[in-house]
Amino acid sequence: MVALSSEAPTTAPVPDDAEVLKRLYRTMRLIRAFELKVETLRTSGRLQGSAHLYVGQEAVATGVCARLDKDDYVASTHRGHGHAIAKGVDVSRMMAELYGRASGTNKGKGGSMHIADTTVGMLGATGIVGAGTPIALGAALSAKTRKTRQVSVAFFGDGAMGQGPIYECLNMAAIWKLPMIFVCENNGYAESTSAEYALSTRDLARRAAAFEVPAAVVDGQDVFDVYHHMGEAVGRARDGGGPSFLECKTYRYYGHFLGDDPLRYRTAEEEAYYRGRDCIERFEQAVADGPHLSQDDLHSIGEEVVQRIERAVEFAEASPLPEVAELTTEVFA
Ligand SMILES: Cc1ncc(C[n+]2csc(CCOP(=O)(O)OP(=O)(O)O)c2C)c(N)n1
Ligand SMILES: [Mg+2]
Repeated sequence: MVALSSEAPTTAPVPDDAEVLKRLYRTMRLIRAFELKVETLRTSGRLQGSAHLYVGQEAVATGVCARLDKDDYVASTHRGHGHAIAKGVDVSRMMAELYGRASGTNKGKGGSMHIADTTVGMLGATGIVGAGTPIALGAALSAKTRKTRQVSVAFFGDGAMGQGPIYECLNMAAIWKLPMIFVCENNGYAESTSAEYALSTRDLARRAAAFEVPAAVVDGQDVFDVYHHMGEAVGRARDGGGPSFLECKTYRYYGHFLGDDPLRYRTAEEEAYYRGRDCIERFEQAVADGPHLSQDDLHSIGEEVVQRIERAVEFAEASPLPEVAELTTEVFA
């Protein structure tokens, strides 16, 4: 079972800013609504193909990307829908990509695991575990060379901590003091293998110390904790202080991919424990007595998000499939 940094309720500061709060809430709700819709569409057979759902982990992508500007970079993973949405990729074009339509982010040729949109700094999802991190490193090196003050984020999972490129990148980011933030989403499992079994350190953040990269263990089911630590890391990166490493302890509510069912490798008690620490519910509780967001505000954001996803599905289903000639464009030969 993934041990969270703290059993205590939220201790991270709640931002005293209505716009920030609305943005955090809207993003988490939008990611969840997108993912739950994908699950329904897939189960009913309206949508083909598989996907790795991000449900449960929304606070990580949301808290991280809320500290980024549009021209900052993120490189994602196979579980990338949440990263893309939080970075500002249009959900209609994402849905169209899942449907394989010409209007998709990748003209329908990439699908769930290759969503990219460089116009908002989303460098791409990838099916290769650990492969996004060197791409983020390259973007960080480019930003430093061009002196742009841009920041580059690599998202990766606990499973990727068994991949060599992560450590090569930590070293290079450290020696060159790159404006890079390593965000490890420790959701306790790599497919069906538990982190407890496969990884020698319980707190993966400790591994960053070997590279003298500042690191923190973050409660990845608390958007305020993620937002808080990410603020420090981004400040350090923009001020020339070099890379940081955030280990966000989190949990995926669904299986490794759509179709990974039943989940024999984990218990119902464990699932209930993490669902009981749901990031959206904790947000709602944390702001309930505050001055900024009323129940009506939360409700209307929830409604707005559901409508947005309905429009995304309508857009995707009304879009044409790519022309056959598209098969040979944007292909390296
Ligand atoms: C280099 C490589 N090895 C193995 C795989 C097969 N694989 C796909 S996802 C995955 C588990 C990844 O776990 P983690 O990094 O913790 O991410 P999570 O699925 O939990 O988000 C594995 C082993 C792969 N895609 N790429
Ligand atoms: Mg994992």
